[in-house]
Amino acid sequence: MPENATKAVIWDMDGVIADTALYHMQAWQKALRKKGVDFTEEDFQKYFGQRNEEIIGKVLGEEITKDEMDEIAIEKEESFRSLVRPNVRLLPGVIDLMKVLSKNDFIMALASSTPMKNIQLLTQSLGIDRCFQSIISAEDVTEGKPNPQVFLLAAESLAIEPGNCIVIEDAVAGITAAKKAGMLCLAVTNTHPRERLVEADLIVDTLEAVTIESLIGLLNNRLKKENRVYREVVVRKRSLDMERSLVLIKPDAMQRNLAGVIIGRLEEHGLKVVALKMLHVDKALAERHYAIHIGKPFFEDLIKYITSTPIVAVVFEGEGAVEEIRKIMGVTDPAKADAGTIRADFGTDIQKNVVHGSDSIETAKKEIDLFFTPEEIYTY
Ligand code: RTP
Ligand code: MG
Repeated sequence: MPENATKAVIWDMDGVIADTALYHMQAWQKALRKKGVDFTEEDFQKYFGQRNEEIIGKVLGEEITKDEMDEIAIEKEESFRSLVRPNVRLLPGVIDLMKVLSKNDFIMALASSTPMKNIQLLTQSLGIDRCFQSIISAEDVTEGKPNPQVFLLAAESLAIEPGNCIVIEDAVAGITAAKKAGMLCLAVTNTHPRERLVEADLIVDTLEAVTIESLIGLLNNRLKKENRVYREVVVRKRSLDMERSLVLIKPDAMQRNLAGVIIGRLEEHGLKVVALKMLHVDKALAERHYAIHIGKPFFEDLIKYITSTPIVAVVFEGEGAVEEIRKIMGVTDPAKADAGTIRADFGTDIQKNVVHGSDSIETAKKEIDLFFTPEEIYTY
């Protein structure tokens, strides 16, 4: 371990390092069929990431004895190991990311809901058993994810503060556990779609897309955020003219249930909601709002898109709100937006970029007047 190690990455195993889901499901099906239970793919999805005893308890009911439970778990794990041994492969990007992390003085732990025997089998077969300073398995904890115990133990064993740890996860329960532990979380969409992983700080479709800058950026942003909360308390008292900006949660975001997440991202940065409404923008309002783009090749499509389904309009208030919101949103084209911005995380193309934010103080005033009357805006 580097003597001055101050930051760590804690890896989940199944679904992040190796794709073992199919073999887990087949092993459960085999073990539970003997008990007369038809364990479906939906059941498997529902219990994904939980510990064996929790799954068996939920599937077979509370009456089951401890001995029976152990017997089923042992059988499931033995059959999992025999299925996985000849088939195990690393998921794309894992080795390169491990190399770059180690070059940049990150230390690494593995924290999995799986029994130690499976972890050893997988890490040894894949040749990565020496990459981790510490391994926490199902046997080390009394409660599985979403309880944060497994990650807190990993941080403790590395002697790194939870706030300086980045967890890499693919499961919803794992992300919740990481956030409860006070850690940062990078989610990879290997097992679940992006929409289910929105609690994470950064979401990627493959670990090949992760840069060391984006991970260091995650740690630095957290620090900046903490400082900002403190600064704001001081500055808000002195500041006479807070800025306001209009934010629209666009149709694609509404269709994908992202309104809360987007508003939450802005609130997290200390920006305050002072007005909010849901509305179906009509053609006239859309044309006034986007008047600056009249005549451009994308204008007609833009009007069709913004009037396609209801949206949420919000007025945010804060020091430097206009510029701050543009930064948190990212640039217009999600493909070019910085990692960790709203548009990079959720936007799908240059038009379906999930959010609008006023681009200057003057525009903000005009746009707010279009969507809200003065009585609908609150000062508190
Ligand atoms: P917004 O006004 O929505 O906050 O976005 P913005 O300032 O980042 O971008 P702007 O240039 O004002 O464009 C307004 C919206 O029009 C759509 N657009 N499509 N080339 C294209 O197809 C294109 N360019 C822009 C986007 O929905 C953009 O947000
Ligand atoms: Mg604009």
